[in-house]
Amino acid sequence: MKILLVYPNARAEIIGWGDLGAIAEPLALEYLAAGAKLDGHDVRILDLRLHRDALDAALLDYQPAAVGVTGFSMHVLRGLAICTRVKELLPDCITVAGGHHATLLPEDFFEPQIDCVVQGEGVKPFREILRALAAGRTPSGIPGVWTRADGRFLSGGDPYLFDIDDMPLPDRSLLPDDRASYFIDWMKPIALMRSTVGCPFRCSFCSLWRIMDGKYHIRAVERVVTELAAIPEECVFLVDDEAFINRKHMFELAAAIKSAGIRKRYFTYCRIDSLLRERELLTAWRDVGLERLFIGIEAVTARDLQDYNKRLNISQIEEGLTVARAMGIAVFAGFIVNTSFEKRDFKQLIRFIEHNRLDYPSFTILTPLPGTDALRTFDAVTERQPNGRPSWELFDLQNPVTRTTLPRDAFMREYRNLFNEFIGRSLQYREEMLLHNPERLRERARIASQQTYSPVS
Ligand code: B12
Repeated sequence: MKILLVYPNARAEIIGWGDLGAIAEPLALEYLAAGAKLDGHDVRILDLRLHRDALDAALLDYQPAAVGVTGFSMHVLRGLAICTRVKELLPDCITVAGGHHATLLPEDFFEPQIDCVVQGEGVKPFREILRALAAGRTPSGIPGVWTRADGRFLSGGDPYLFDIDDMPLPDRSLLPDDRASYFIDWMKPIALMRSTVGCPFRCSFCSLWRIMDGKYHIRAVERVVTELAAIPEECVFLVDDEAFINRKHMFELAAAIKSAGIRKRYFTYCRIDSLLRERELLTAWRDVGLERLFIGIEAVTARDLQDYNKRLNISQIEEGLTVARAMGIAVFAGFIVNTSFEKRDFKQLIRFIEHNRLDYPSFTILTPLPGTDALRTFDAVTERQPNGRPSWELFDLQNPVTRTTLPRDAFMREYRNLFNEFIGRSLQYREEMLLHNPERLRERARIASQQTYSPVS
């Protein structure tokens, strides 16, 4: 059968890491494609972030029997619109929705233009859906799959247990012309890869630990290295929810990468406490190519850190930032702007960033994401669709979707000002990093090591 997998585009005006700030390879779709190809299906991927107007042509030229759409919460309505268009142009084509949002709130896809909704890991259930379709059966009774029957959606039962080593290697051959366009900041072209999934922490704003039921899954080192060795790009974003949790795995992986002679530039997530605890491990990773860490600092007050259940204090954060700098590892510092922020809170955040001389701060607005306690009910959500469901297109973490203490306009002015405040510095840093000058990073480390820090609060 012919299968088209679609990555939706977002609203154009997102700031931060919107479609303008970063577009990375559609790893989920490459996994699904690899699975479907094992059963002999013909698969194409359409990345609408790069080809915004290409949907109709792709459908009409290729005439797929099934279309799969992925997406985060901000893509829900776009995903539904894509499937409406599929049914308009190809009424017999089967539509399947999956991804983060479908996993946590499948009911948002219980609409007439959708045939199946997949919760959780998608490769196995997607293969089963396709097998059923190829055999002329209705794809019902499949674990993790909701299927429309007589206008109602019926569950096929709980998803399969997640087994990180029971997945095919993602098929990176399907987008030969797009690969050069994938980037995150200066890292271009960039590939995505994972070596672990899950997180042992329980931050209140995050849903990832819930998706994995609180478990931490580790991939076999040989499989990671085999995949890595076949990745053509020099830059690699390890999409692990929190990479440096299992010391043994990460030491072994670094050693295996080294002995395989693989030379890449890595970017990945790291908590401050992992950084402080695992300096030796981080050094080993820096030596095999770790260039940049995404550090979710989130908050600069003890109260917010506690509210978020971050389990860190300000002095640890400041020490961690110093350590990263001294190691010569670039830091993407992520901050959550709480909707309770008043002008003085914005000022305090700016002071913190300046005090710690962060080169590349970035900001998101506290958003009650699906899967978090904050979204158990939709009561707090102020931005709703006419049907009462949240306005998912605003769940890009760049819009307040709950009440703000400041008037909304004033809040947004202050919020945009944060980006403006640091844009010059960030751009200059990006330019420097674009030159990929390790010497310059070492120089920064040398200067940092000569400076003394005193906590800001
Ligand atoms: C890589 C990544 C990015 C990349 C882009 C992703 C890409 N492919 O291009 C970058 C860095 C650009 C990015 C940006 C943003 N991201 Co992001 N990102 C991730 C991250 C770390 C990994 C995603 C990934 O590739 N996972 C690996 C794949 C294999 O897993 P998967 O996507 O879950 O797919 C599996 C299943 O879900 C299922 N499945 C998925 N799709 C489908 C489709 C079908 C048909 C089927 C059957 C099954 C299926 O099967 C797959 C294989 O097992 C996740 C966190 C995480 N650990 O997942 C956040 C995450 C997805 N991002 C998130 C957010 C919010 C954003 C931003 C809005 C943040 C911002 N404003 O700064 C932007 C939006 C940018 C944009 N326009 O898309 C949230 C989404 C939460 C939500 N409910 O919406 C997440 C979950 C992180 C979080 N904070 O909780 N992100």
